[in-house]
Amino acid sequence: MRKNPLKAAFCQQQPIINGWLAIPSGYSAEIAGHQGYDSVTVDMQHGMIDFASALSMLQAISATSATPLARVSNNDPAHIMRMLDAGAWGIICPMISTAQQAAQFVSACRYPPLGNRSFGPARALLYGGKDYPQHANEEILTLAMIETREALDNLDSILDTNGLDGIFIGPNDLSLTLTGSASAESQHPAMLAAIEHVLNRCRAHKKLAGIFCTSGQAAAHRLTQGFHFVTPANDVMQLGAAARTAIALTRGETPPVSGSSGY
Ligand code: 3PY
Ligand code: MG
Repeated sequence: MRKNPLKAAFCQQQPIINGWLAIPSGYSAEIAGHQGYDSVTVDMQHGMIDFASALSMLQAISATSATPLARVSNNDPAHIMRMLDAGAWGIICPMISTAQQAAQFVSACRYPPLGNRSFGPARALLYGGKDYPQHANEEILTLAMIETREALDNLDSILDTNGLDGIFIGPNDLSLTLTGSASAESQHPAMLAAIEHVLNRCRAHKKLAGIFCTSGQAAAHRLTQGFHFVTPANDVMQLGAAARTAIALTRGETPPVSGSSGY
């Protein structure tokens, strides 16, 4: 089976730079995949993406060196299974707040006896090879999103989940719940403390720590903090920022600085 290079990168403590796609287009997915990202995530939670678009986006990413991932819309085993069958090499699952939810998520990503994923690997066989069924349980990356107060309270038991590779902080939702306002780069003391706490617990459990960011500078800062997996904004934010910069430069003005809220 095609190996998951993200797992090796994490073992070797190499940073993983992950693209994030909200625009439902195989063409823009292909463009993103060719830019040098280690992985590219198809966002089915907040992206404008249905299953048919996600399939062509995963196909497009598969034609590049980036590893294709999906952020599913919720912790629904049937939805997770379909994204894996479509060739996602890892799943990012939003709103995991308890150990029981984390166990349900991981189980949906693993064939028996480790989990309850139903058999029918479809496109994953084409991308991964004939022995995909024998090795998928080891290669598929599972990241649980930590983005609620309850998740912080249950962090150690979530990180204890067998087969969970790591966590991915959703800083917009997390800051919304902790501070009353959604801001991916929030400097509120409660957010700074929460992020430090998640990093420390991931280190203690030897699990991958990931986070959504709104720019390359912010992502570089997160790597220096100790995160392994960072997303330097999504395609919509990058497209908007590139257009604003081009317009300002054309007018002879100073380009605006990108905002700090996601989406
Ligand atoms: C959040 O910031 O809440 C996210 O879900 C980012 O993807
Ligand atoms: Mg979120």
